[in-house]
Amino acid sequence: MSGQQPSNAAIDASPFRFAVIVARFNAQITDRLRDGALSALREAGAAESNVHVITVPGAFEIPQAARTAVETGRFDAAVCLGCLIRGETPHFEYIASAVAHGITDAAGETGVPMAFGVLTTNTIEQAMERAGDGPDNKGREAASAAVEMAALYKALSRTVPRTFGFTG
Ligand code: DLZ
Repeated sequence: MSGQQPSNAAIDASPFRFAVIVARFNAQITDRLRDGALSALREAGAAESNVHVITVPGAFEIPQAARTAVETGRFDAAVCLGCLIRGETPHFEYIASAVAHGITDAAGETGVPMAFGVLTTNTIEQAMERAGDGPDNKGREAASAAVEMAALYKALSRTVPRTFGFTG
């Protein structure tokens, strides 16, 4: 079933540069998330030369790489892709929490939007369901969110702030 994602089909990704951070752990899933993300970016008009795929060992390393990548000033948004499977990960809760907080903190502190495409599932089958070829691929969804946020940040940066209060 298609998710509740509102369409952002009209947003043009061609002005933006994207870092796609992909964890190699559970690569049979994360390769599919990456492919979904790259398809979404291409369909939104992102130039291939503006999309950089950066691989990291596991989900735990995603926030570190995303932060370091955007701190170069070379990216307008990051797409963070990984897969944590509870049954195979003794410290699942710890890693999942660290990744979510790490990405949130990195986005807030760098001022560059980072989309969350890190699966946290109970089984590999559930992960597969979220990494299929269709529109529900979570890598695709994360990439669409990154496009939208890059456009939003650009629009916000152009907005003339309202002045409140009186000036002398
Ligand atoms: C160690 C580990 C485990 C047990 N499970 C996963 C997982 O399900 N998904 C994932 O992306 N990474 C896992 N890792 C690796 C950690 O994310 C990290 O790469 C290592 O602990 C090294 O810092």
